[in-house]
Amino acid sequence: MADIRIKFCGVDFDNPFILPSGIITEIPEHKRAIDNGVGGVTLKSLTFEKREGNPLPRVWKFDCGMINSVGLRNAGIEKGSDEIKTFLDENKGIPIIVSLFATKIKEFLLLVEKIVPLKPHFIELNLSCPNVDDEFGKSLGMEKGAAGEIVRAVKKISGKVPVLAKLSPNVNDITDIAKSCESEGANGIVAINTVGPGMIIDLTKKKPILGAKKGGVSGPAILPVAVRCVYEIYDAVKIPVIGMGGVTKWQDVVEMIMAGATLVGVGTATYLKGMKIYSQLKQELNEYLQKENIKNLKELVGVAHNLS
Ligand code: RRO
Repeated sequence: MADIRIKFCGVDFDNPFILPSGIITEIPEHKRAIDNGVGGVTLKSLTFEKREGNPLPRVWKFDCGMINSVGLRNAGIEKGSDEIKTFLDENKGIPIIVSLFATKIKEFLLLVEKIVPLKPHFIELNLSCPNVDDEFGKSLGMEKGAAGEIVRAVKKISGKVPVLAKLSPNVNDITDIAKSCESEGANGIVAINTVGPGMIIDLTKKKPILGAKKGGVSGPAILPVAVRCVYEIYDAVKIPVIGMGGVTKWQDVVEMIMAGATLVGVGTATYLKGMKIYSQLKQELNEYLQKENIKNLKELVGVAHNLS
């Protein structure tokens, strides 16, 4: 057997597979991924106020993936932080990433203040939700100055909890934003959020299918965009990267790790193949490593850069 355990920002993961934020919305429900052998779990992004989310339908499958405009449906910080506390208490063996979203730095700080005492393994700053532009304008972190400012402010109060910045591919240069986050103290980068926004038209109803009309695109269609982003970020920064976006098969996992991801998010694929995908990918990754005579997964991280 090869060793697929891996360290990320000093935290031990049993395997490199992560449930990305937003695949499951209710906090207790995230346990389903743990029961199926995932290496770590990111909770649905939390906002200060409770949000009901966008009009239905919020999620739609298409031939090459999915489109969503969930609109940050979550319980808000008061109830959400209680639920997170319970979830952390009940799932001590597994790294948990608490994801936060805000439209102002001040609001990010209020969220971080409330979450840090709960001692999650990581805080993820969602700097990249594509689905609330009409309400709030572009996410704060779509621009390098603002992304860096948020990280700087958060790092002042985050204590020992490592801070990850989740970035959008829908920008001119994702490496500029990654570098700015790194220079302000981010401990890791999560790439990528969904692509787009996109739109699907319902031919029968003759109108956009999603309640919010447009939404973020995920699934196999976006894998090459995600791999390119991870590759460029790996070259641009020294902090580690969680790569995600369209990973469905073991070959995609290997590609993502070769591009530079230390951990790999598998999200939309759980809709397409069920939660059992984590145990399947673990086994297939192991078989690949054995076949290639790679004893330890970390030897594979970033190898696609060696010959270039
Ligand atoms: O809730 C959403 O609509 C959503 C979020 Br916060 C995000 O970060 N990415 C996405 O595709 N959808």
